[in-house]
Amino acid sequence: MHTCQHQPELMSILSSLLQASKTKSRFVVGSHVWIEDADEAWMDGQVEEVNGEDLVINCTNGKKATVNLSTAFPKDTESPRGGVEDMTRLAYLHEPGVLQNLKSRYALNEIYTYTGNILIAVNPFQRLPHLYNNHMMGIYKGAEFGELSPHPFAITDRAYRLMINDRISQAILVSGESGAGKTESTKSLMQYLAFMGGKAKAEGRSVQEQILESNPVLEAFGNAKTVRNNNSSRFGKFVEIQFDQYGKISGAAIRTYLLERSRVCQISDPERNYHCFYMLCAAPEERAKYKLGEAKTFRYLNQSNCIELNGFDDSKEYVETRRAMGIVGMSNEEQDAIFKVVAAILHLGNVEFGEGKEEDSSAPKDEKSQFHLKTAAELFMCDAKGLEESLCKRVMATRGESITKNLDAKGAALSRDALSRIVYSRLFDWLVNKINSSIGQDPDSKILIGVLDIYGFESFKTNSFEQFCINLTNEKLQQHFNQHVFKMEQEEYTKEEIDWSYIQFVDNQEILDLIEKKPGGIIALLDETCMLRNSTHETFAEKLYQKFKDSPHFSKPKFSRSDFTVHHYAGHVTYQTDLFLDKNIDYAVNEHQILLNASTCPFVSSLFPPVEESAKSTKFTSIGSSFKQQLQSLLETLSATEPHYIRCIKPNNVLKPEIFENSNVLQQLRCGGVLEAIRISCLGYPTRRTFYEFVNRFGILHPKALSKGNTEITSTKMILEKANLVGYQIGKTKVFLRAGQMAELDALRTEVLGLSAKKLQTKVRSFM
Ligand code: AOV
Ligand code: MG
Repeated sequence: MHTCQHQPELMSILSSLLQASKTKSRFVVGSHVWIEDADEAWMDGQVEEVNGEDLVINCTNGKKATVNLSTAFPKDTESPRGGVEDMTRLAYLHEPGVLQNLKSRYALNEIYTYTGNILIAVNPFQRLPHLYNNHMMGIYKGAEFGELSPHPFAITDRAYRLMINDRISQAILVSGESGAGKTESTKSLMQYLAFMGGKAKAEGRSVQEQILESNPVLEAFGNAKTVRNNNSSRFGKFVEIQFDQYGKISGAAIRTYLLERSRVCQISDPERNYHCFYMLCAAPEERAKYKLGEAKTFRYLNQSNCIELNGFDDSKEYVETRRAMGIVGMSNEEQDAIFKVVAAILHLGNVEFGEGKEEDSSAPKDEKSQFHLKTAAELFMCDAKGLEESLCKRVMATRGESITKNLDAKGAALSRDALSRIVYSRLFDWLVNKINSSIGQDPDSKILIGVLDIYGFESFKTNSFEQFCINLTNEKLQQHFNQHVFKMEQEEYTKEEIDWSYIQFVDNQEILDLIEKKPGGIIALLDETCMLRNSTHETFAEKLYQKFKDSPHFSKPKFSRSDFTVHHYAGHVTYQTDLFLDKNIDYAVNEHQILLNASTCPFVSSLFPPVEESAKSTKFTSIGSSFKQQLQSLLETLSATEPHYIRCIKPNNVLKPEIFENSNVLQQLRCGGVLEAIRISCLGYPTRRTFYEFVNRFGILHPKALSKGNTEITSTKMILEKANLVGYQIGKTKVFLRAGQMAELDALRTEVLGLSAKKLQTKVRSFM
């Protein structure tokens, strides 16, 4: 089997090589290396000179650079041109290697790559329909994981089979920054699950069809164009798909997280409001029915110049949305009621206020405003005078007495926007509940697959309460991810009975404590501040500075009096506290509540059910705290499942195909924990090979080890000893190598092969 005809020559070559490798530095003149670069993140080149600790590098892009030895990384010149399908097969598992691999694959439209069990998906920004059709689903069905090209179908297929075989619930967690492709990936996962677990159609709509059609409905009401993504989901989503004992889909539940409410009333150029508003304005019949004008005539939409969206036909989408709403069980009457409310919000937004008759009071500014107010009331099916009063007056209850106070024009406008926001957010929740009740839950289901499509880590120029909540989510998911990666590593080591005790677990618990500890965490302090009268964002910030002045994960920016910085696992983010208090408080203004509860439209009235007396006494509901609880319960669900990860990467910020920006991608690999996963795996034994594979590949380094009587494990040990490696471990079926050891062995092998080929040539020549 492992024979070698030129043993004596090889032996001498080998010993001289081994001798040399002990005395030489990692790099010699001619070595191929990666070095850091300000523009390109990493650039490659060849060592031209070695001066002590310094290397002079001739870069491929023409630059010349002198760098310290310790900052250069070896470049693999032998990796296939098109890259490798699994990063763990890279000879050198380091940042530039990972980046180069993704880049060369992307250039060939190979947008998916594994890192062990994690799927990395780089957004192609162009339709690649051949990747997702029925034929493809058929190919992936039941195929061994890793046998076919990396694909979300493969991840889903593995999850499905694990669920069926082990009877354990599974979760597929999709993450990445805005526009990275999470929602698109999620849709293809769900499509595959429907393919695998769909039941033959009984009467009415099948469950899988309803699950798939919930996507366009939620997108119409919860997605909008932002600068980062033309179809950005402004909410987080966890879809739990339930299966019966035969592996068929038997029910589903959708949970949504933190819809961005502020967008309803406020958008900035060149973004858009939620798609449904534009769809409605583009539907001719509805326009007449609801006295609507063109989208650009509404203040909630025309604050931005962007009204139309390239490649998006609003009137067609309207028809499409109504069709999908029908499939998920919304009757025609319900659909009408929903859009009536959407129209009412648009009209409400056009009501402007001026000075009223009394001092410091307000009233609709002009006839136009009167008209919109009246129309809004008609559509809400509530009293027009009552609507006006609920906006222009506020009832203050103090010591048992209630006093009605006038609001000035500014106050009335704020009240109007608060009403629009709360109506919209209740409408959205209604949609989600309706979808859930018509798909139905299967109480007997014991196994499920959860799919999480949630906002990735965000760090902008200005970061507010939303970013704070989003980053808390990511901090928690990161902890879950780290724990899982560690667990997987350790399980593998335990299975092979090798020692892993020295691997340190890096945890972000301290950052989580800083944010969510009760009492004393940032959220708890925010709630405290919100409950105190006369407190401002400045008093809130002051509290934080006091409390966390010694925390290693918190800092106060130098020139600011109310900002604070959290040192997240993915980087430092500075938050502006200005709107933290307002945004944390969730309540329907009592006047709004009473007014809409009394609506003669049953749908509107159901959005504002009577408030229980007990709930009235608690001053407010904290959005931060309830979000924290939602996250807690999400993580509890997740921890009962076997997780699978898809990390989406946005290759550029111009949303165009074929552009791959190195630094941008690296940043995302860092934030998404991909590099962290690699780091964890490098701490241990990133390279594993079965004894057979190992001997087959490296037998040439020590031909004697291959003599007949030796078992593969003995041969492996002998080869490793001969190669002078230390620190590796021998498991039961595999050898575990430390980071870089595979590369060392490969280098030896290449040289031996090269030299022996040369010798052979000379020998052959001398015979001729
Ligand atoms: P996101 O969900 O991660 O962002 P999307 O899934 O909406 O991002 O993707 C953004 C856009 O990229 C889509 O509208 C498509 O045009 C394109 N795209 C993404 N994945 C693919 C794919 N596999 N094939 C073709 N085009 C794709 V956000 O919800 O904003 O965080 O909030
Ligand atoms: Mg999305």
